[in-house]
Amino acid sequence: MTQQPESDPTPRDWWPRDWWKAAVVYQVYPRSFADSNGDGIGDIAGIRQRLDHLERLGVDVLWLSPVYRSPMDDNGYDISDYQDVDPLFGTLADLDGLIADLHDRGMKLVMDLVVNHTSSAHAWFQESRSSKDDPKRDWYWWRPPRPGHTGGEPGAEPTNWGSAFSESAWTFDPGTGEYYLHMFASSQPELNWENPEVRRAVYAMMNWWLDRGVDGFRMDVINLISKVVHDDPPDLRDGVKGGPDRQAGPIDTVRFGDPGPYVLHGPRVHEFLQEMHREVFARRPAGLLNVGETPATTVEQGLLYTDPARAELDMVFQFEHVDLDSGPGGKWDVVPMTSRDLVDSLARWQEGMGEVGWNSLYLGNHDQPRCVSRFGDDSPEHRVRSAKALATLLHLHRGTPYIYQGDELAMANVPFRDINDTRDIESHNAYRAALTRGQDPDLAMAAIRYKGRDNARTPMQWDATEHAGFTTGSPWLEVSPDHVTVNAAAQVDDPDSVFSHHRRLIELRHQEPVVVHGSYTRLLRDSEHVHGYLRSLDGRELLVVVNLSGTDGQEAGVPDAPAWASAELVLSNAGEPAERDRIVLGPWEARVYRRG
Ligand code: TEU
Ligand code: CA
Repeated sequence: MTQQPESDPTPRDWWPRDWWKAAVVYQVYPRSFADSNGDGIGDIAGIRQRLDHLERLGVDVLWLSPVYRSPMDDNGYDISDYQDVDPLFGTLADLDGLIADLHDRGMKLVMDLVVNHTSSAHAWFQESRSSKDDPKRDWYWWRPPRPGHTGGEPGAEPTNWGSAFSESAWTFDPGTGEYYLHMFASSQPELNWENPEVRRAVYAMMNWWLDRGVDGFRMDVINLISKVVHDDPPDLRDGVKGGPDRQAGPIDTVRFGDPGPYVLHGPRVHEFLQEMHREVFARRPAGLLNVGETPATTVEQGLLYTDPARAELDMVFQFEHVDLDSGPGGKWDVVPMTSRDLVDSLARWQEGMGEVGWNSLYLGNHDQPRCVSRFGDDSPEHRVRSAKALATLLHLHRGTPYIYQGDELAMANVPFRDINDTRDIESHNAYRAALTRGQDPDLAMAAIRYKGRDNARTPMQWDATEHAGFTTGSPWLEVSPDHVTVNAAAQVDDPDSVFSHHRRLIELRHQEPVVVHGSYTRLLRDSEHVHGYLRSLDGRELLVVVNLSGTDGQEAGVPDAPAWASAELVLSNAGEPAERDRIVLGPWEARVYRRG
């Protein structure tokens, strides 16, 4: 990020405690970003070699998905040692080097904090499963088989809960004759946050990383840490199967009970987050960022988590807009959604958070399919314009934007031929479960092609060479065939590229306080394809209008349109408009006007 002249305030100059309101975050999925040693797997040295890309883009923060020691069952979201780097990704010294490189460039590093669960290979769990009397037994959720059932037998699970990875949420441990709980893979046992020793160990580990120079955390499924434990009768209860009022999200409630009411937003979640804030963040100077990943969260709950007066989280990743195409059968029950559904959801959170809470703004990450394919149009005709239209819509909302690696290049979903082309445990479990249910393999594969997480995990496309410049070896996951045209080398010097459009959006946030602190007013609420909103601050106004369809001649009938049509056009993805007395948008066209 080039040093701005003194006269032009940059975020760093006025980074109060809520500096992150003016920042843009770039997410790196280390396995797929850049490989420095030819083993086909991305690593920290590779990231350090590619920091110019982030600096040219203009982002302020790098969110690094997990690089800790891990058996990699869930690509690092299964941690066996929180205070060491997995040799696959490098060493602690490499990470120190990355922290120093970023700080030298005026950027920050946010680490992924995965403390709802550990890996079953973690020493804590090894001790806990060693015997019922082990001092760490209560660091996890152990329960005897369901009364009247033999451990290990179908139906003997303590409750009928399903996991997010299409299996029972319980695994039997013959060694101690009991079951342990896991909301994800069986190699990701849930930590028992009811136990103060567990919480102390987590806070000590967080402080260790912050003392090392890390600038904050993205907290994995942090709204799952408090479970509902009933007193009378004691223990955990079965979940509801099927039915309309199931909680949204990945759980297949056709086969399993819905654990949502018992594991999401539990009775002590806010107490734990406030304690964490006191023990870790409150004692430190401004300049840190903590964002919580909170599936199945309502606006009301989002306010509780992000209201600064409550000292819990700076912002959350809520899932409402990334669950719009999930039907009653869960994530893999793909249902159609419209651009109106998307904009309605974004508007609900803008209006819901108001001036109190704060939104994270994202359309993609390592768990979601590519946003240009899902919300835009990745056909050759519309890919570039729709990617720019989506970025314009997202970045100028009130909140902190997140760019997932490759979305700044409009990387798209991948035409996986069959399940063997994929690597993700979630997809593999879902595919197996679908076939067990007798589903047509082609249909199951179609859902994975549309929603599978590997769409976001194919190697970063740096150039048009064989493996897109990602590795000199053979990549752990095939590079997408479209890398010959869609790659960074083709875009970073092209003023009309999707990359350059993102750079201008980030510049606008850095230079326009109205983008950071301005109020939000929804416009065109009843329009099907054309969407718009106003940002205003101290008489300064920005009008954002986008046509999220391939249909031409879409008029944006905003109030005062003739005046706006002749106002200053600060950004467009379709060049100078012909008309200056009304706003008529072409396919996937986006415009940003400014006045005041
Ligand atoms: O994701 C949690 C989560 O909600 C996802 O599992 C999501 O529901 C699903 O993938 C959407 O399809 C976090 C991490 O981001 C994810 O990568 C991990 O697999 C998961 O937690 C377990 O750590
Ligand atoms: Ca490597």
